[in-house]
Amino acid sequence: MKMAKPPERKQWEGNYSEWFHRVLQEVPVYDVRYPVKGTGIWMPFGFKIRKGVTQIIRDELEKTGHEEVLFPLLIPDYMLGKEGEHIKNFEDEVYWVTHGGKTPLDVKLALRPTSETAIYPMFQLWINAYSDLPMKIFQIANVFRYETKATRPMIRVREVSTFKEAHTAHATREEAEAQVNQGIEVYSAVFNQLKLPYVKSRRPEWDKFPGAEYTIAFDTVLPDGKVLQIGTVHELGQGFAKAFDIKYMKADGNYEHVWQTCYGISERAIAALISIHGDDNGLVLPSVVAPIQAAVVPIVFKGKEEEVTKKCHELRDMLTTAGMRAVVDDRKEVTPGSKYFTWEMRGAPVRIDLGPRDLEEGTAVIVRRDNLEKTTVRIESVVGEVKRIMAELDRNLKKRSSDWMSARINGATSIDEVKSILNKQGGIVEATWCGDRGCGEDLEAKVDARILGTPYGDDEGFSSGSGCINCGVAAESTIRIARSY
Ligand code: 5CA
Ligand code: ZN
Repeated sequence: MKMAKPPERKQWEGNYSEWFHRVLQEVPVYDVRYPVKGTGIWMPFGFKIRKGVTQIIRDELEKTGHEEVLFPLLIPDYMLGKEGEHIKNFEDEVYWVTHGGKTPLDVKLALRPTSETAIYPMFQLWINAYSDLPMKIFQIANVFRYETKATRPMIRVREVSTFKEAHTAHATREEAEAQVNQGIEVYSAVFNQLKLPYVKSRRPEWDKFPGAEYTIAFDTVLPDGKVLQIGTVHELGQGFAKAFDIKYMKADGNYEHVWQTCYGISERAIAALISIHGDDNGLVLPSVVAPIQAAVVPIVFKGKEEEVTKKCHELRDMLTTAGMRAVVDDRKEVTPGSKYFTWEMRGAPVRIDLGPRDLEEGTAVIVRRDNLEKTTVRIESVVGEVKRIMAELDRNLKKRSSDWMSARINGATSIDEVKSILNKQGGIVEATWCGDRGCGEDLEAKVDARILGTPYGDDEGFSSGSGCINCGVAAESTIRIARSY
């Protein structure tokens, strides 16, 4: 027996920001009431989601030969300032430690805004010979940025508490380029597991990471139509290697500076996970990161409580034995209705209801979170059915989110068309552009949006075949334009 009752998804149509705050608070995932702007607290359930996501990131990085390390939080000012472009861009965002107690420090210490300038002086000590290369490390740590744009929980914070940064060094430019592609593959694999849709763009020259040769960014579209950058991969060339004198001896006895890459991802990816899959009943989580995959709810009436509850515990044990994360919600004095509310809010992929009638008939009811479809199954087949239904939910999250985003990537052939699409539904607009910075900045001002860059890799881009959308000169390259966070 199946009954469909799709949940409403009002959050997709204008109330998103409020919805996001409410879900973070009600689950709870993340408490924003800490009295330092741009910080927040990972609450127990949110922490479990975070742990699931960081585990996926760790696994993908370790599978591809990256090793985890942990560097100090403090960076001496003379180290932070070594690479010119880098410091120029970060100096307005750095928090400084200037005193130990009442004593002024001889050397000011920065709270890392990212860790190139902490890690590369150590690369200089560790890398001497060709055999020391490639070096591929990562850390998951907090970084601090005094963001001046409006802060938003998890999306733009001043203490980025879940900053995964990978740093690599290579013997040649070709190897560094290949590493950029591996970084992109790692992130693609992470986002695919989270069922998150994305596009990859090569950022324009003026928007690349400070100190990098070029930047490839992953962007997604949030329910309000605004674009969110959820990860970046940077080709650093030899700029940092020269600033920090990181060299290795080649076969001929000469020294060469290494070629470097770095790539980062943060709790923004978790904000995207929550925002893109969720609905008006709360979180909807892919099974891989759902802290509880199956919640068993006893429907008890006076008289049968004990038998029903016992069967529910048996069900839970069947599921956990099969490797699933399952619980029985046997809270007393709480109605089944509020238990449904709890597990929908927490995004458990399935709920299993069992009452006295089911007990007599040897059945249970499985309720699937994404569409609230109910399926009555024999108790002995619950494990297999839960697995099957979770796999269907995962497939649907992938499809529904990528269909939704695809509908928000559109081509345009005039400035007016760009504006009208962005005003109507946001998302990403693709157009043909000449590549000139002045023209690009003029275009950005006219449409009140940002140029995300050109499609990267196997991403296909729209082409009008008729000159730059802004200045009209003959042009080949496709750009993406969006209003973004
Ligand atoms: N060192 C490089 C690579 S590790 C770096 O710092 N790159 S970054 O500045 O682009 O940051 C990496 C990712 O962190 C960004 O793509 C973005 O998704 C996320 N991020 C950056 N700033 C913040 C912030 N203030 N709050 C939340 N996430 C952020
Ligand atoms: Zn132009």
